[in-house]
Formats: sequence, structure tokens, C-alpha cells
Amino acid sequence: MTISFPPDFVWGAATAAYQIEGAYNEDGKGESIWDRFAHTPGKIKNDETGDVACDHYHRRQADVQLMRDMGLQAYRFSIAWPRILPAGRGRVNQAGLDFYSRLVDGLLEAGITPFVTLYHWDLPQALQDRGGWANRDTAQYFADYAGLVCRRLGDRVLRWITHNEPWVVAFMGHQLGRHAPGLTDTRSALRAAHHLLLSHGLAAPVIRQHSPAAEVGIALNINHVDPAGDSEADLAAARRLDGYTNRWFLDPLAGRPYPADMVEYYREQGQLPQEMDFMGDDLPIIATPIDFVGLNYYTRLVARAGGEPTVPEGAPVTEMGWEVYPDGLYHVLNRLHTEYHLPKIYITENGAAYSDGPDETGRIADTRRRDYLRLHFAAAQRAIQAGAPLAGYFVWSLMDNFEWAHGFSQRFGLVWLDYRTQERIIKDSGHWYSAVIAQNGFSETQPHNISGAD
Ligand code: IFM
Repeated sequence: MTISFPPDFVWGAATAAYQIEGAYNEDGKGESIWDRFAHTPGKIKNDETGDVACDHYHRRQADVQLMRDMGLQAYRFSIAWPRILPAGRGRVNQAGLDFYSRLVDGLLEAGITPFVTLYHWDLPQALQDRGGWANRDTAQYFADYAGLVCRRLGDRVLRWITHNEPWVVAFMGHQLGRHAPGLTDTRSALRAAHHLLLSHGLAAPVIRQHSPAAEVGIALNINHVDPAGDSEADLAAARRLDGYTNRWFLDPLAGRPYPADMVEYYREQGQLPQEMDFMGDDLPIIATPIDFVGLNYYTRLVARAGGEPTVPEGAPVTEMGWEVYPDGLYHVLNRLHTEYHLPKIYITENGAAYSDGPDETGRIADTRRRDYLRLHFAAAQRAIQAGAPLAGYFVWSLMDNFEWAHGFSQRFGLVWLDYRTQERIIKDSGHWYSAVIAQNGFSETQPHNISGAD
């Protein structure tokens, strides 16, 4: 059976600035919260940092050539705010803008469409020192920064993503303390979540002003949530987990109030910020019409009463411990379409961490990643057939990179990175992906025939 995609479907790969660029203190770049967090002993596995990472800042041209060789049609990358505005606002660092401008030119010359994320977690430390995302002022600073970047790149970049995974920024960074800035306070997390959404709503019209032909969207990590069992308590846990991770962001973006059950829950816990009612006044700004939602999908969450989400016994997992559950992608795409009536969806991230490395011939036979992608591509295609307005797919990630608190221990790349030498080797999954792009699909009977690698 042939799995094929609509004729104008866009195939790409994604990265983020802090995870690949390195050059953390070069050419006038300011400190980010991730520089500060990673330089704090004990925060990152093996105390690794993104100081050098994939050295992409110095290898931009070779990396664009690599993408061209792979046949990518689009590339999603993020801009490091402190490279542009070292203190988050005020003085502009032209060298930072020049870097991204050259990257965009190189991509366009290679026939690769740039999808630009404005915020993928590296807030200027100077803004954190003023309260970061928990401070309402940061929303306006973000819109100002967005305007500055779009003035320079908006003639050539026509796909803009304001934020990557605001849930992760707000809750991993401010409630669970596992990401920068490392806070453990739910009230701050809720404030941060609100200001991230507000900043998105403030930035969208500014982007359009400088880039009138642009499509503007936001990338959300939406999980498919199932209850562990059919008890009332498990069903309630699933509803809460869905409210916590999904509805808290989707509802206001779709023009609805914050979910009442979650507001009530946070109130009962004494965690609701005092200014919550006042936050409601911002809802029309947050709900500013967007052109697409970016979906970052990796796994499903199985909720159980009184405990952390679990993985069903015997279920396949990636090296992150995340269940491989392609049907969840189908369900989430369907839900975004039927429940939230989104105009357009891009899968802005999907991929898997497996550590397979080169054999004695230098080949990387990462069969599990290829199978993971194949199953998820098929699920996406089923969702398109069911009516989901899915316009493109970005594999996370172009290359192995700095996986946040896990350091370099988790490898998501289509391309292998030797961090000692900075050598790049396209993995079997990368070769297979090139063939999928070239054919705009794949044959279910040929997934093990890895083109270019044999
Ligand atoms: O590496 C991250 C990325 O930065 C955001 N989404 C999930 C990926 C894998 O954890």
C-alpha cells in the first residue's frame, strides 16, 4: 500500500538555537537563562552545556548544504533573543541579526523554506533578573523583539512561530524546576503561562505588520491523554492532565476562557495568581486569529489517580522513556480539527531519541527511528484523510543536539553528531526520510529498503 501526501505538503526538519548553535558568548551575544542554568552545577546531566553544542554558528553553510543534500524542503530553526538584544531590550546587536539573515539567504538559495521560531526557551538573563516570564512587562518586550527581527527578515521569512511549547517554558521552568529558570512555584508558572500567551497575541499583529504575506502560528506540545483504567478516579485524573497540559493553552488561543475546571482546581490548591480575573481581560488579545498551529507530538500520557502518568506495561518506549504511540498523533490531529476548528496545522516536531551510532563502516542503522517515523507518518496521513488540515511535517531533529537537562545523552537526530570532531553523518533514517520527501510518501512494503545507505 502506498502512503502518499497532498501535492503541496511540506517536509522539513527542526532545531533550536540553544541546542545547536554554540558560540554562547561570541559576537556580542548576551547571556540567556539557559547559559546561566547550564553553567550552574548539578542542573544538567554530566554538567554539560550548550556552549559549543553542534557549533552550528560557525558551520552554518555546511549545515545548509547538508539539508540540501538531504532534499529537505523546509527548515525550522529558532532565533536566540540574546543574540539580537543582549539585554533583552534596548541596544541591538547587528552581528546577531546578520547571522540569521545570512542563514535565511543560504536556505532560500538552497530552495529550503525557512520556518522561524522566535522563542525556543533562551530568554535573555537580563529579563529574568527583572522577573522573566512571570513579569507582565516581558510580554511587551517579546513583541518589541519580534518586530525588530521581522523588520530585518520579514521580507524573506514568510512562516513565523511565536513560541515553542509554552507549557514546557511555564511548567518545566517555573513549577517543576527542571528547566531554566529552575523555579518551583505553581503561581509563577501560571503567571508565566499567561504572559507567554499574551506575548504571542501581542506579537502576532506586529509580525504581520512587517511581513504582510506571512503565516503566523504557535507551536504547542499537545499530548494524547488516556486514563490508566476506567475508574471514575482515573477518568478524572485524565481530564485534569488534559487540562493541565493541553486545554490551558488551546482554549484561550481558540477564543475560549481558561478551562473552568482547572481554574477551580488551582483555586482550591491556593495556587491561582491573585490577578487571575484581570488576566481574563487579556483573552481577546491571546485569541488573535492565527494562520496555523504547530503541533509537537512525541507520545501519549496515561493518567492514573494519585500518581504520575505511567507507561503501560510492555509498551515500546524510546530512550527518553516515552511510549511509542502513533495512534495518539492521529487522535490529536483529529481533535485539533474537530474540537478546535484550526485553519491549518503543521507538525512542527515529531521524532525519537535512540542512541544508535556508527558501525565499523561508518553506517548508522537506526532502524527504530525509521520505524517510529514511518508509523507516525502513516498516522498523520490517516488524519489527513479524515479531514485534518495538516500542511507539513518537521522531524525533530535535523541533527543530534543538546537535549536540555539530559545534556548530550539523548540523540534525536536524522544526522549523527560526533561531538569531539563535529563530524556529521546522515543516519539510515535520514536517507530513508530523503526518499520519503522525494516521493512525497512511501510504500508500506518498502520501509526496510533504505535508499542511499546500502
Ligand atoms: O528537544 C526538544 C525540543 O527542544 C522541544 N520539543 C521536544 C524536544 C525533545 O525533547
